Amino acid sequence: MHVVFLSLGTNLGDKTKNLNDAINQIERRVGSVKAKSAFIQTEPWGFKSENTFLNAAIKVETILSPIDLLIQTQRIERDLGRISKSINGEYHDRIIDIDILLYFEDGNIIGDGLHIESPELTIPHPHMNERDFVTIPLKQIL
Ligand code: PH2
Ligand code: MG
Ligand code: MG
Repeated sequence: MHVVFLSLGTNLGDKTKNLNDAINQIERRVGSVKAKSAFIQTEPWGFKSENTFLNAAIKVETILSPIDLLIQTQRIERDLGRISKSINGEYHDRIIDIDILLYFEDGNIIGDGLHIESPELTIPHPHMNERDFVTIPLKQIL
């Protein structure tokens, strides 16, 4: 079993429901959710919006490879109604965003885990340590 840490964020609609729906889908399509942070309200970071965020982090056990994990989390985003992705690093309001933060192979939780740099996927998440909306929930479950 691999162990992954995911960041969840939403700033549209029923935000608590959006996070809970995402966690339920992750449980079904990714693997067993082992830990869940509090849901924290945060201000939009890196773009202007009137809509505040609800953010969370979760720890999941999965057999999926990093790329299959990405495919499944993107499917869940689409199924929950996400329309636009960030284009050229410009952010938009969203129903749900699921980001892969850390990936530990075979349950070996040492250091910051697997390093991947490909056009589709970078792990660890490149900006995670600059963002309180990521680090505060993550610290609750590490
Ligand atoms: N996600 C972003 C950009 N800015 N700001 C907050 N507060 N929460 C987020 O989840 C978030 C953000 C890119 O995905
Ligand atoms: Mg994101
Ligand atoms: Mg994302």
